[in-house]
Amino acid sequence: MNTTLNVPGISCDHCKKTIEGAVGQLDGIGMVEVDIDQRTVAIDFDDNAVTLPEIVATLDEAGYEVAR
Ligand SMILES: [Cu+2]
Repeated sequence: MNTTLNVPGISCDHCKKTIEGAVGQLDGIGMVEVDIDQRTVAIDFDDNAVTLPEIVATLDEAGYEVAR
């Protein structure tokens, strides 16, 4: 499954590294890529191994709120 989340708090390369590191550590993540200009996080994941709410919670814990 694949999704793109809007995360308005993304501002720099540090954010990119933090988010890609945090989400990348979850089970079932195939790809995670932050676009700093668009302030988006593109994620490819196995929804048998990890759920979207778990990904959103991980972003939240890292200090990045997902816009609804
Ligand atoms: Cu930053």
